[in-house]
Amino acid sequence: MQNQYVALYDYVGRTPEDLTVRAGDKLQVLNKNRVGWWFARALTGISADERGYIPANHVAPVDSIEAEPWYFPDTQRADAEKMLLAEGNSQGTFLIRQCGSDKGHFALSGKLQPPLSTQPVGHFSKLAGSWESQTLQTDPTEWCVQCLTKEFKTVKDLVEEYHSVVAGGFPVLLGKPCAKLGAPATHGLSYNTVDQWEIPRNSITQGRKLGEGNFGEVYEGLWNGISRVAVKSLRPGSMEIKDMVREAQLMKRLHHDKLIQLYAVCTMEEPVLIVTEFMKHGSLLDYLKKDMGKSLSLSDQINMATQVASGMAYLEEQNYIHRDLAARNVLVGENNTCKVADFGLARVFKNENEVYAARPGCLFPVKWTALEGLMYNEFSIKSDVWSFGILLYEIITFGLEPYPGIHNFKMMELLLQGYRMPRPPNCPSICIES
Ligand code: ACK
Repeated sequence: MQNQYVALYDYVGRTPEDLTVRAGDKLQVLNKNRVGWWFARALTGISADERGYIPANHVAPVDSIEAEPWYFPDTQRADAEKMLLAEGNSQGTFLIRQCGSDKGHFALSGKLQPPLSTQPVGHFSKLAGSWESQTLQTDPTEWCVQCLTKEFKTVKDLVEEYHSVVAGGFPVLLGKPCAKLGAPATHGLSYNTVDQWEIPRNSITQGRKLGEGNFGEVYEGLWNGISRVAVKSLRPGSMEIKDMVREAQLMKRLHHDKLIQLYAVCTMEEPVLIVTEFMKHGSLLDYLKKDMGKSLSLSDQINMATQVASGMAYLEEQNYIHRDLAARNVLVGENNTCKVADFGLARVFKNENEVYAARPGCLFPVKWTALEGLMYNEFSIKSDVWSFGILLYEIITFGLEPYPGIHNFKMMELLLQGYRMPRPPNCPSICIES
């Protein structure tokens, strides 16, 4: 049978046209015409023989490496460590991840315990091979790779035929695959909001208020009584609705794991609602301030900065400028996941003084803005890079205000004279591998 797929995560149908599946269920994909949502027939599981839509990023072809429970393609070293160190994982629990940005290189990360190792997680890297040839080579300079001299046709062979029976290279036999964290965000709320994203206001149930943002109040909400979302209620008059809709059209086509997804809008009456992905821990700024290093380590901080950088790199690829990158506009979810929010909205925002307020009552975010933005109102990907530098300062200082003790006006004068922010005291000058 052609087009057989396996569900990687549980999915509870959100509309009557959706399929409900459990991780491991087999499906036959019948139609891939809709972006992000495929029409399929369940072959096994509670929906066996039923037909409906499933999120395309929740399934993988049967027998592909993506379908393996131990394969964690977009996982960085620090994230791998966090997941492996989660409660309940015993020695030998492992995962295979892509190594850095190079799609042809893999690394094996596994849980270890004393006396076998003083490090709680071992990384066995440079398992090189492309998707086509998948010939593994090993790099003898890497930690504990010396013992591995055999070559394997596929990563699966290495894992299942070799490491499950021989502790070669890795000091113990591989045990169970590491548990996967939550499913990735779906492409829009459902198969039909991808094209039709003006949704009825009454499909949203407004929950508790999360806070006050640049453009109005933000609430937790439920769409169709099932999907948890964040709802931004725009302050009436804060922007021209037609400008907002135009900008939202652009934002809607942006899909990246490290960008908050815009799901839908309600623009037929005021207040205009913007419905987005919900993030459990709220803004990065508050998250950093609350933690102050109690549970976040330097490697967590670097990892968070890396996530923002990857979202911003995608924005650049899409020729899109954020204009207001700052810790207050990055949101945090489970396991220190960071996503960039509010991209593009600064452009359409207006208030009486024609200046953009970073927080209610506070004017232009001077300390995050590049000189050319301050002086000539010029914004580009380069000014976003400047703001990213300020964001790094916020991350490393656990949310301190940039340029401490310096007033906005004085700051501009100093910058024009060539002054740049010094390295904060707790920021190491050496480069640390992440
Ligand atoms: O730090 P917070 O709780 O996180 O307070 C701010 C407030 O709303 C105004 O921006 C929170 N917030 C904004 N967007 C979201 C979202 N998508 N998920 C969860 N919280 C959000 C933010």
